[in-house]
Amino acid sequence: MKVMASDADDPTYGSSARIVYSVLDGEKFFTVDRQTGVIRTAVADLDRETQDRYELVVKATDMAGQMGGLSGSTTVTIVITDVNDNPPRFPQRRTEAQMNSGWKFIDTTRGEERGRIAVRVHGGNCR
Ligand SMILES: [Ca+2]
Ligand SMILES: [Ca+2]
Repeated sequence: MKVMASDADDPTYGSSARIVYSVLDGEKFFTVDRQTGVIRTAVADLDRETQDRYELVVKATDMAGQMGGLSGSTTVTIVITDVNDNPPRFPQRRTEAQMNSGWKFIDTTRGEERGRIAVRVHGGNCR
């Protein structure tokens, strides 16, 4: 991603139209190349599940950034796209179900359907 500012002054007259870029707000997460305006991340990985949107304020200063230069700024909104970095998780590691011992089990070995279930039965016998 790149920002680009323009300067209406005469580019052949001194440094009146020589622009350099800097980050005014958001430098913790992003940097901007002083000469080209290319924005890069300043941290190794941005996690969309932690924060999916950042606002970055970039300043452009003429006179090549020297004292007395004039400046303007823009706000850049950066939206982090998702990657598949989280496996599915159950709310708890272990789940137990209780069944009354009087329940009947359906024979699923007939026909097309063949099934097998394992249940833990409390307070009764399982036949
Ligand atoms: Ca200028
Ligand atoms: Ca993700």
